[in-house]
Amino acid sequence: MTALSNWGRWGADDEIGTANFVTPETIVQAARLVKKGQVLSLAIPLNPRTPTDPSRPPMQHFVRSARLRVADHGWGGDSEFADDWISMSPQTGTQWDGLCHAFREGRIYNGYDAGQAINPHVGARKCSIDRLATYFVTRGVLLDIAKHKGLGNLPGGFAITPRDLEEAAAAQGVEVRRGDALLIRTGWLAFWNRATAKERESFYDLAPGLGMSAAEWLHAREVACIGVDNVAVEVKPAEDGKSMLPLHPVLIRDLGLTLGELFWLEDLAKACAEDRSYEFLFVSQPLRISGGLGSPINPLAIR
Ligand code: UVW
Repeated sequence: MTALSNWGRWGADDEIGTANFVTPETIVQAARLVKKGQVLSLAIPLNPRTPTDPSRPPMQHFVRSARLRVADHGWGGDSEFADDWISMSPQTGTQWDGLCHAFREGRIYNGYDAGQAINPHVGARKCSIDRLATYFVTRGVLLDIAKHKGLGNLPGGFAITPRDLEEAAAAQGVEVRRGDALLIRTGWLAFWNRATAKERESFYDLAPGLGMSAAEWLHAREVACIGVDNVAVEVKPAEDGKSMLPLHPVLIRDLGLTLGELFWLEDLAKACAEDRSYEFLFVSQPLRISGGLGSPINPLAIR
């Protein structure tokens, strides 16, 4: 896997990795894909029940109603305001994993020293999520692997290979190009929605997702980012039966590829199948969290 690397490709000071594949021309062409004025949200609802990795506490949401007396406003009543605040890991629900989120051998993307780049007080000094504030606006492509296999959802532990990606693209009549946001549907989130309590116990440990061999394919296609409807983009358990998230460091650290997790792709998959068109304008910016390692997002597919 060491052969797969984008370190230095966009300069020694680069902090955005494969987002560099999105050019002004890519954006202009992607905007031309809007034909119907249809906007689909690819996010799942964010609330205390939203799935998050068990290493993170669930989101907490507090609401406060504040009464404000306005003596002479002339309408004969008090004005009232409500506001709220939340406590959560930014990597809850539909999210971008920043390029500082996964590392190995003390190095993050582009070779930055992890010890210096990630500070417990100020967050990431390199490759923080806010560096991607104007990304990603680009062409989106959906590959519906579950549909291609004739299944409502791929089974837990199913490792998606380059062949699966190629075959789905050919069947759908779509080509994956440089600078694309590649969305991959496994059907796993929809399965989770209808799962029994027993089945939900294994939601985080068992999932279909990308196998290791997909890394080389993604590198060759030069996609800007990927979004998958599972917890961790990659298959769980790992193909070797023992590693923990082995694809994360290859994609995030070596390629500088921003990963999107827990994408809601059901509505988009239906719309694309009806129109037999699997390309659209994709828009999904992270919050500008200074030094953030990831961000919740509400990705949009605009058709
Ligand atoms: C972990 O970091 C454990 O998971 P993920 O990147 O999938 O959110």
